[in-house]
Amino acid sequence: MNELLRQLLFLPEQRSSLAREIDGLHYFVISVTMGGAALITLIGGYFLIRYRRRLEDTHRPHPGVFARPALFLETVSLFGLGFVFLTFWTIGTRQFVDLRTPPEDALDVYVTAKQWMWKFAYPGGDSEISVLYVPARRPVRLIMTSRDVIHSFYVPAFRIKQDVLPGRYTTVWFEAIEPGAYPILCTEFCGTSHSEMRGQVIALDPADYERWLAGGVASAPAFAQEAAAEAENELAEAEPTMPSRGEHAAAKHGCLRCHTLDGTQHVGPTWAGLYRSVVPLDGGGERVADEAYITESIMDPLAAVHRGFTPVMPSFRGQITPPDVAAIIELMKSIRDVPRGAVVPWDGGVSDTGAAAPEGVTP
Ligand code: HEC
Ligand SMILES: [Cu+2]
Repeated sequence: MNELLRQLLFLPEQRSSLAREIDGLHYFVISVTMGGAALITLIGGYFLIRYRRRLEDTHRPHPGVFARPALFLETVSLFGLGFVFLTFWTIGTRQFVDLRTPPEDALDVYVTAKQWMWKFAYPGGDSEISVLYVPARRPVRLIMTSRDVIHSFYVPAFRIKQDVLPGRYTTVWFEAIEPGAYPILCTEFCGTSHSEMRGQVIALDPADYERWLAGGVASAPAFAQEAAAEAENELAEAEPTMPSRGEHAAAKHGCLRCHTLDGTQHVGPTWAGLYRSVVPLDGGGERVADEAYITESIMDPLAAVHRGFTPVMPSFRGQITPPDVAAIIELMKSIRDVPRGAVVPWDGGVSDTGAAAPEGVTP
């Protein structure tokens, strides 16, 4: 019966200790409401025919006897409905409490959501992106938070779904009843790659889990390695390319208020054609704009000043992360063939691109 209804409703397999019960309530609610709807349709149809307007009705008064059974029917339906809803509510509340209360011996895993990936950190110190390894037949409690916007952690096979909020922790627990790989989805629209924000829960036999703990992915069973590889691919799809991440980072740090990507010179030198070009320096000499020069310019802008520009760039030392610097360099590489305009010292007013002077900059 369970199997029939599950397939009829296109539900995924039930792989957590609570999934069957939750589906039970689902089936019950659906059957009762479908049954109710069918009953009403039938009764309505019967009344339609039984009490249809006949020619002689126009001459006869309405039969008064009809009033009493109607009252009876109404009372019965009212109490019936009340009873049905109370039953739903009682079962539902019990399930809700079970779902909210993790068993004492649950294994804790910390989950950080961000656009667009899930990161899992284990108390032992290991962490994984996109793949959550858990021992089967043991309760696991997830302690979750978000680094940016609201996400929602959803594992259909476990019938769990919980919002993940920035600046706040939420928890959810489950117990996988069988080893296997179960997809994780984000069910709160969280930006461009929301639909790619996926992952896998890989439930391992306790012995396999120990082996994984000791030896990593390579010592996990084949199905787990396959699922992990798939999660890896999905992650690559969700992550924007390095240059686009660089543009994101540059915008976030305000670099684009002074630098352009299209070749026009602004407060600072354009980034178009910058990578590996020869930069003439203030006070003589020149440098090749390689990774070392670019990084130095970001951390210590006064160390070497591009001739013709007023040295107004603040240092970003300690404010920008190495991955952001790397992404910005990739962005510069991606536009190294874009032609650049001549250096016209910025006069502190509106530049020829029409861009206004950036806020807070007095050259
Ligand atoms: C307030 C304006 C301003 C901001 C904001 C700014 N820069 Fe600059 N930047 C300049 C100016 C002016 C120069 C040229 C003078 C110099 O070399 O210090 C420059 C030079 C550079 C250079 C060397 C380029 C060359 O041709 O010599 C790099 C690389 C650079 N900036 C990267 C960045 C990055 C990355 C950010 C953001 C994290 C940033 N800048 C933010 C104004 C700015
Ligand atoms: Cu999300």
